[in-house]
Amino acid sequence: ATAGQVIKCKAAVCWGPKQPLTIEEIEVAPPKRHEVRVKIVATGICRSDDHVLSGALSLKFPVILGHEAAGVVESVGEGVTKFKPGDKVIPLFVPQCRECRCCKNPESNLCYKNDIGKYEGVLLDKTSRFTCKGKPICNFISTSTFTEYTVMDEIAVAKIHDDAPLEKVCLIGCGFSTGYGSAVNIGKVKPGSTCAVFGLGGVGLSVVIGCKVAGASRIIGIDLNSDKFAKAMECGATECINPKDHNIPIHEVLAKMTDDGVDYAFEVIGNTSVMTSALQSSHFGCGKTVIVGLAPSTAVMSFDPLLILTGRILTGAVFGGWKSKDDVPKLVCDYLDKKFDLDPLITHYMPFEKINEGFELLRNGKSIRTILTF
Ligand code: COD
Ligand code: ZN
Repeated sequence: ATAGQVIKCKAAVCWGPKQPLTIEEIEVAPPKRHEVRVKIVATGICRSDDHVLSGALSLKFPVILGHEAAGVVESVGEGVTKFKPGDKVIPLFVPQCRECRCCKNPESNLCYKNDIGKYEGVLLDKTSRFTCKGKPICNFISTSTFTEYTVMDEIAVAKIHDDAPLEKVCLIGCGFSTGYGSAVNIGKVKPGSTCAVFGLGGVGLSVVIGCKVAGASRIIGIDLNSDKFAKAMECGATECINPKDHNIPIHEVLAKMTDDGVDYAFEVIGNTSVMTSALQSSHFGCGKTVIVGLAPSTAVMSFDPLLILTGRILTGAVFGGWKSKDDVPKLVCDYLDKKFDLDPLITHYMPFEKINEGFELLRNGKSIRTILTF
């Protein structure tokens, strides 16, 4: 009934940094060629959304944030054959066009058609489908999910299994997959290995889950906040340490615990000096360090190149290295097959209107993931 029409609905509009989001009535135009209009059912609040609100990440305003979600197709634009109204879907903040150099490389997942870092705030046709009070509203990293309805390019949407519980699998749209993939795809953690995970937020816990699924025998969680340890143990950490409890550098503590260093170290904070600590914690000749955290744009990592010369590997990836359109549906099936659990990551559910409270919980360190439902 709404196909082809402008939909009026509620959205949380971000008018600029350092101010609360406001719930507004917006207009969502119908999808154009190769676009899909989706009714969002559940959306998580991710640290990257908060980076925009804090001003750490600058882009064009006004904007509708949100990128970790699940929903149902409402209508499709011309030329769309792989989606139909009613399909369950997950938005993809890293699209997969299948035509660019990265998409054609089996080792890479960073499609050229992503808006991360460019932050143009538009769909591929260079416009957005949102207006509010007569003004155009920007799109956020190919997705924009803090709204009842959004329009996305079809390369930025994955169709998922009909049985998927949307209020849980929304986490596969960002936080879970980023951490889990960093362990299983980028680290390629081997059975029996020793892992260190620096930072035990939602993404760090997802790294822990990935290390466990990959069969690591020791998973050492590291955080400045010891309140994070119980949850980490629940996710599969075998021991946890707080750098504040030691008067020697953390890599020396880890060296003592692990016969000279870990097989895999993950930095899941976005702190360049912790990145160096992670590298120093890995074993010479074979240790691998994976950077998951996003450091401030001016930050520089420095380390003794001898660490690399002596065989340590330093790497990283966005979205856990998953080729989004191919792999998100498979991750949803793995979840339905109980290969991993998402419940430990979900600390709060809230109605969409309470979005600002959800952000407060994240800033106070009181939540892992808050999921907003419509
Ligand atoms: N040493 C040890 N622990 C620390 C330190 C430190 N110096 N500083 C902070 N911590 C701990 C905190 O106590 C906290 O428990 C944890 O580190 C960080 O957790 P959160 O809750 O802030 O963050 P997450 O897990 O939700 O996300 C962290 C990332 C760094 C992965 C995320 O913010 C990020 O940068 N993502 C970018 C990568 C990406 O793919 N972005 C695209 C879309 S999201
Ligand atoms: Zn995110």
